This record gives sequence, C-alpha cells and structure tokens, in this order.
Amino acid sequence: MYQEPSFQAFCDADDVIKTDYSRATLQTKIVHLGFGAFHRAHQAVFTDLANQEADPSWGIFGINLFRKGPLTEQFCAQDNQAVLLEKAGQETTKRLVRSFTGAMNVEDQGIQAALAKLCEPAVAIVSLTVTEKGYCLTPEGRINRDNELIAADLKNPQAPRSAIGLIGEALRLRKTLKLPAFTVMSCDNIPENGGKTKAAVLEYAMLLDPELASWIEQEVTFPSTMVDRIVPAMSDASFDEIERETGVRDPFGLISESFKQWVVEDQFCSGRPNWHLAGVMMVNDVLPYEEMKLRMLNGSHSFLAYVGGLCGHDYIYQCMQDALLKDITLALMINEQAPSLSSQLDVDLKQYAELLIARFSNQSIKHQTAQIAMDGSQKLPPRVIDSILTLVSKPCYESAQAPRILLLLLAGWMHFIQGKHRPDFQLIDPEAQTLNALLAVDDDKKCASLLQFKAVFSDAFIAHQDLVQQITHFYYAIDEQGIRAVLDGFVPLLRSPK
Ligand code: NAI
Ligand code: CS2
Repeated sequence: MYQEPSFQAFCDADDVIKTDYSRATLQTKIVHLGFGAFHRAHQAVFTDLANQEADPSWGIFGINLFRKGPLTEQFCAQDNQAVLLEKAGQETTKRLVRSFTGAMNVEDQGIQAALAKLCEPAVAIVSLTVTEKGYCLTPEGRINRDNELIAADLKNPQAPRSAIGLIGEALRLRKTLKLPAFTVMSCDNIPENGGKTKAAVLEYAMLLDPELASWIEQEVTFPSTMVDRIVPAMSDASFDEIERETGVRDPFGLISESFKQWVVEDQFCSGRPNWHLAGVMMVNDVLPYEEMKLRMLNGSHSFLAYVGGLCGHDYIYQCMQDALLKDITLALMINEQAPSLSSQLDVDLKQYAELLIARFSNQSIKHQTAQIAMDGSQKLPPRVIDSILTLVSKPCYESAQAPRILLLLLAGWMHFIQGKHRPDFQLIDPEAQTLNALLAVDDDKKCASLLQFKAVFSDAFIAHQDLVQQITHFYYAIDEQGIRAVLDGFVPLLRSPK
C-alpha cells in the first residue's frame, strides 16, 4: 500500500511504539460511529493492543455522521493508520495506531454506504462516541420524538440521519437478510450508557415496527462502558507540535495523556476483541465505575470549565496553577462527589482524587475549558444534579451541609452561558435556543428565569428550596463581588475538618 514518504518514515522509526501483527488479517468487525478524537486515541488503541495479544482480525471502520471533507482518501494515503503522542509531563510516547480498516463521512459518501458497512456479515460490534446529544433522549431517558433528526428518521427510516436511526435501520436490514445481530456499545460519558442506548434503539424500533423491536430485544446486547482518557480537540498548534516531534503532518494525529482506562460490561452477542488481554476491565456491573468517573472527574471538569472559565483560565492545567481553584476542586471531589457515590468500589477515593488533580495538572495537555463547557444542558444532570439529589436525600442531611461547591458550579454555569466574561463568546449547546430565550429578560430576573430550565433544574431539584436559595445567593455574589471574591469565601470551608 502506498504511503506518504514522511508517514512511512514515521512508521519505520525505532522510537515509535507500534504493534507488529500483520494488518492483512484485519477485517471490519467493528464499525464506530463518531470517528472523533476520543475514539481514535482510546478504543482504537486498546483494540490494536488486543490484536497484538491474540486474534488480530478486529479491524475498525470509522463513520462520521456530521462531518465533511476528504476523509476516506486522506486516511487511505496513510494506509488507515494514525499518529498518537501520549504525554506524561515531559515524557512523550510516539505511537502508531494500526487497528483501522478505513473511514467515511456520511455527508460525502451518503447514508446508503454507511448502511452497507453496518450490514457487512463480519460486523460484530457497532460502537459510538457521538456526544451526549447524539442519543436524542429526553431528560427522562425516552427517545425524543421532537428531536429534529428523530422526527425526520421516523418519517423516512430507510435514509436515517441520526445515529439511533442508522442503528435501527441497519438492524432491520440484518434481520431481513438473516444476518447475525451486532452488539451496540456506547462509549460516551453517560451513566448507564448501555441501558440508555438500548432504551433509545428499542423505543425507536417500536415506533416503526414492534416485531423488529422484539428481535432486537432478543438478539442485540448493549453493554455499558466506563471510558477514560483525556484527549483534547486538536488545534493548529497541536498539529504543529506533532509535526515537530514526528516529521509528519497527520490530519488524524492526536495528542492525549498517557493515562487510559476502560471498564466494559462483558455482554457481546457476536464476540469481541481480546480486550481483557490489553488492560481492559471486563466486569458484570459498570455502574459504580461510571458513577465514580462521571462525578469525580467529569463533575470537576465542568466546575473548572465554568468557574475556571469565569476566572479567565483558557486551559485546565492553568486552573491547576491557580492554588485556590485547585484546592476547591480537590474539596469538591472528596467532600461532595465521593460521598454521593451509591456503591463503594475497592478504590481509595482520596488517591483517585489526587491522581485526577495530577492528570489535570499535566501542562502538555492543552485541554480548553471552553471545550468542556460545551453542551452543559446534557452534562450537568449526570455530573452535578444527580450528585446533589443523592446527597440531599440522605436521612442525615441538613441544609447546613448543602454541597456548596456543586451549587457554586451551577451558579457559575448560569453566568458562563451569558458570555460576559469573553467578548468572543458563543453558546454551544443543543438547548442554546431555549437558554437564550430564558436569558432574554432583565438582568435582575435572569437567575430566576434560568432556574425554570427543566433539562437541568428538574422538579425534584427545585422542590429543595434551600438549594435554590443557595444557587441564587452565589449567582448574585458573583454578579456583585466577582468570581474571585466568591472563591476567597471558600477558604474557611477548606480549612474546616470534614
Ligand atoms: P469530537 O468532536 O472529536 O468527535 C465527536 C463526534 O461526534 C464527531 O464524529 C461528530 O460528528 C459526532 N457527533 C456530534 N454530534 C452528533 C450527533 N448529534 N449525532 C451523531 N454524531 C454526532 O469529540 P471527541 O473528543 O471524540 O468526544 C466525543 C465523546 O467521547 C464525548 O462527547 C464524550 O462523551 C466521549 N469522551 C471523550 C473524551 C475526551 O477526552 N475527548 C474522554 C472520554 C469520553
Ligand atoms: C470532558 C471529558 O469534554 C468533557 O466534558 O469532561 O471529555 C473528559 O475529558 C473525559 O471524560 C476524560 O475521560
């Protein structure tokens, strides 16, 4: 296979970590929807490592539903391989990721080409990283029939536009063609991502064809997964960095941290790679891991995105150089998120929190607070609201113990989405229209208006008047004194023993 000479030189270099199984054995057994940064630096690496250990037949074909550009040709020019720099502080590992068989954009090659891929007989797993909004669910976890994509797919199911519609139609075709079903595996940061994906696919199928729904119920498995690796969106500067360090300007190149973790429910109806030989934890129940990671890591990330963003920090590592913000983040993890976890894992949560602080402090990882701040309407319920509701439902709970840092986070978000902290601010959220409508009131009414935003402030939450009062207090304190003064007010709290 022809490769760009610079790419070939990278592949041949001695300091590049790479597997050495024959790629001629790869078949497309996994089709991945949402061929973004995260999948390529996480599941693709674990699959590459598993192929090296045993049965190197597990190839991944990537599909983007909503991106345009010459993806297939560019990826082909480097024989469907990609550069990954894994950064641990000053140390960099240069890795070649070899588990791909190809990729396509639906917007360029059409939905029928995507359906044909999902219907190849060897396909055993369809995995997804399509962001939280890609599942088109209501806050209650039902398929959202008002979602533009779902509404269009229900009218025209044979040419679907949503990920759920694509999976539904591919499964219908496989049933008709008497092909075996595939496993549907969500790798997005959603609690019980397997159960939620199953609910979305089954409900969608039920609306179209109850017989298909019952076939899916019997034949298809939907394992939940906990995924973890910090993989920032690429920028011109990070492509330059890869080129400086490797000599290759790889449009698929990525920079990630060195840490990676994957916990997967072992329910695969048509087989799976030997991920357990590559460090993946295969378990019966992922929920405790998902909850720990979502609340402690992602909850803290959202805190830093909004509160750190209001402080003027562009990157997560800069938030960690801000001593008070770093201390409050650790307190958030240990004092508020850890006690909210429903089941105790055999994990020392204090050590876990300290490891997270160390990971966030990695200056080689340019993770923008603005990237994490996106789609807050989807992220806040599992990362923040669920924790607060768990804490306040404990029999020993008293208002004086309200989780103040989580409540500050919510007040911070309410300011952040108004964008007064940045002249170039743009609200990126699938609910941006509703949020902007709620914000179209006088300044002294904005807080009360946003508290009516049901996707975040559910009825169960609003029923706790003490929480509403505390958020309102923080909201006006940020307005009147500024975010730094509000953070200074946390110093005595950090000193008090817990
Ligand atoms: P990305 O922006 O590189 O890729 C996102 C992908 O989702 C793109 O392929 C895009 O076309 C697709 N997408 C967006 N909206 C969609 C929709 N409505 N329907 C179908 N596809 C849609 O982002 P990245 O970094 O790959 O992250 C994707 C997801 O992976 C995150 O939302 C998160 O759930 C999960 N994740 C990301 C981590 C990271 O550090 N980047 C780490 C852990 C999980
Ligand atoms: C981040 C996550 O973008 C976000 O919302 O919190 O993508 C985070 O980087 C990963 O979950 C880390 O595994």
